[in-house]
Amino acid sequence: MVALSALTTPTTRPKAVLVAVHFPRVEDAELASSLDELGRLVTTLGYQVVARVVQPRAHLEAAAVVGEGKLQELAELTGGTGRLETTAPKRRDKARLRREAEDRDEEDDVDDVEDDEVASADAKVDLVAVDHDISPSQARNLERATGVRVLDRTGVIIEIFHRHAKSREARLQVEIARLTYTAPRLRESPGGKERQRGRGAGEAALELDRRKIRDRIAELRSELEAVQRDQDVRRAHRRQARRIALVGYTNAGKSSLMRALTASEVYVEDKLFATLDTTVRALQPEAKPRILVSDTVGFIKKLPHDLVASFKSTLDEALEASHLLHVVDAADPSWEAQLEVTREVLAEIGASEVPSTLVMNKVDLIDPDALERLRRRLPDAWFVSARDPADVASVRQRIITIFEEAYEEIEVVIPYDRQAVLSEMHDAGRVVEERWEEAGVVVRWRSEPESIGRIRARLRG
Ligand SMILES: Nc1nc2c(ncn2[C@@H]2O[C@H](COP(=O)(O)OP(=O)(O)OP(=O)(O)O)[C@@H](O)[C@H]2O)c(=O)[nH]1
Ligand SMILES: [Mg+2]
Repeated sequence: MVALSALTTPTTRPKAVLVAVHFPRVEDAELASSLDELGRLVTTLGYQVVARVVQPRAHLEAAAVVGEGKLQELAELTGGTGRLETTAPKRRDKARLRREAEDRDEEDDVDDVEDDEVASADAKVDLVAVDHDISPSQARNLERATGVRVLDRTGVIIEIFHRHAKSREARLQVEIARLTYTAPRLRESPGGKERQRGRGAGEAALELDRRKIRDRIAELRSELEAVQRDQDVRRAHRRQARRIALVGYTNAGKSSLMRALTASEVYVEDKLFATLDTTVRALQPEAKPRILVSDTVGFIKKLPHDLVASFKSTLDEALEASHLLHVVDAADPSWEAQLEVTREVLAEIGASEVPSTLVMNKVDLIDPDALERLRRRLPDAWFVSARDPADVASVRQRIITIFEEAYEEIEVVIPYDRQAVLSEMHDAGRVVEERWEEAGVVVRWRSEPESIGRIRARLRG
């Protein structure tokens, strides 16, 4: 496993250890890229990744994901006891724990990866992030053994969404996903000890907490519906406009393209899930007629199902687009897997029907030969760098062309007392030619069939 560069930079950020089980049929590269991504997720949460602990196994250990020996190794990193029992020793005697671990039967560790890199036994770790979905009891056991907070992939993703969501709608959606995730894990809450005094009383208290959570979720859902009704009204106003949505895997460069295409200041960062809300801006310099571009939340593999469902409405905006630009980080070695994940999620939320174009971004980072091979493989894709103004200008032109292909051309006479219609035509299509004649202005005009129908009706009325 590759050493992480974070190891060398002194920083006050809290530290995290990544944990994964290497299943027999998973390629080394696949495991490494999954851990890299988990590392980036954890970094997005503000942690510094100091070590990875990987154990080859056929399945997740039912008790605590990894076997006893590995658990001990992990506990040494975190300063925990390495034990699953609740009663922790009064003082942590690391040396004693280490001796015990050595004596223990380490059978399940025989083919351990030799080079799990370990920062330093003294690095105080604050978080254990597991690259698999784990059960509440596995999380609880891991927390007991390590003495620190444990999050699985879903937990990490929900936490990021929770911190970054800005609009009311996104916040409500994340809160629902978070409570749904938390409810079955309630036992581990700090109040747990009191509850254990009397089993009956404890169960009842837990049930009460769960009921409160269910009620809260119901409340949030109805609030969300109200917000969405509001949004629908606003969307209906925009529906006339031509719409492009930028979709794709997180970090592909959607927001960068959005900024460049709309001369706006949307948030761009080299973090996963930099964008959690859909933003809509007009193409700049403005196209005639106006074209709107929406930037959307990025996808990620193993996106928790709850979040797919709850973010569907954040993406609804995009789904109403007439065309999707599917942005891919062409310089990422796992771009194909990322492309596949995005396609799957799009299918899941019902967007497969929307016409789409593949935009292979970040070509500035690819060597010319590899780029040439990619171009041959994907003859219909657009190859661009969001950092190159000439590429951005050509994307803008191609977007306009997408819409213009559906346009028809008409020639109409606008009487001089109907000039309002003429200004509407300037907004809703492209005026190719205007001639001032006796009966009025003769206009050659290109627009969509519906707009043409609407203008004709206005002129008759
Ligand atoms: N070299 C290079 N870097 C790029 C290019 N496009 C984007 N980036 C960088 O890639 C990182 C991610 O860009 P964003 O635009 O935030 O990506 P995003 O798809 O909006 O990501 P999420 O909002 O997390 O889904 C940033 O550091 C950008 O500066 C490009 O064409 N070339
Ligand atoms: Mg973004």
